[in-house]
Amino acid sequence: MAKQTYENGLFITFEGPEGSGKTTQMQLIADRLREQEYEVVTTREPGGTPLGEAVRHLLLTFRDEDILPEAELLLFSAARVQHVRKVILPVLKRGGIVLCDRFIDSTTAYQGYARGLDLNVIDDMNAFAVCGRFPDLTIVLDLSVEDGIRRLSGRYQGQQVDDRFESAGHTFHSCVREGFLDIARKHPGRVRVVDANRPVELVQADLWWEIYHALN
Ligand code: T5A
Repeated sequence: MAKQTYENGLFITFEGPEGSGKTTQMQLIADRLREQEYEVVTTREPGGTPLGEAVRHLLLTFRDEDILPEAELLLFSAARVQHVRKVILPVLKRGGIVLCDRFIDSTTAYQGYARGLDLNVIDDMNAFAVCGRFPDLTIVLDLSVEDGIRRLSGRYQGQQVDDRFESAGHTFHSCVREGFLDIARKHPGRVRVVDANRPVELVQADLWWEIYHALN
């Protein structure tokens, strides 16, 4: 059977604080869409290309010196430029669906709201990186900092956390969460907030409702 397609593709991003369940939910949505014969590509940021994955490794683990917030912004943006042009746009152009684990709103929340960089500079950088193709729908999975840490601590089981972002403090992650909620308030047409502090199936039902409406 021919795959279902959209004239300009459909671009959906999954955002939220650490451990909010983005990866889990995105995979469930991808399975469901593929069952309905859609062409679906799942990807992530930072990452999605060989260059992006190398930059990801650097951004998450580099400890030889402090990475300045401005340098951090440029590294995330460099990875995004490669990702958008080489992976995302080609899929959208042929009418496919792209599901992306984190995208521009993570830059705004982490490098803007939490690191304190000028939000106008970040907006300009994001616009340049996405080549005019913003997401059609963004799901923010909202979870308290404490619940996110609790979920991720199961993953590390007492080992030291290497990830530069996951090991940042409570204040940093509170700013990230508030940042995502503020982004949602500013972009009500594109961004939907879903309460992630519930069982996977209930969160999935709300997400599917949002995606069903984006599809129809
Ligand atoms: N970043 C990224 C920036 O600073 N700027 C940027 O521009 C971009 C793009 C990426 C880091 O980079 C930063 C943000 C990040 O810190 P990452 O590893 O991709 O690093 O980090 P996360 O996206 O936060 O990935 P995580 O894997 O940590 O979290 P997820 O994907 O939100 O959560 P998930 O699905 O892996 O689930 C976490 C745990 O919770 C359980 C799962 O089984 C898993 O164990 N879980 C639930 N438990 C109970 N109830 C539920 N409903 C659950 N859903 C999942």
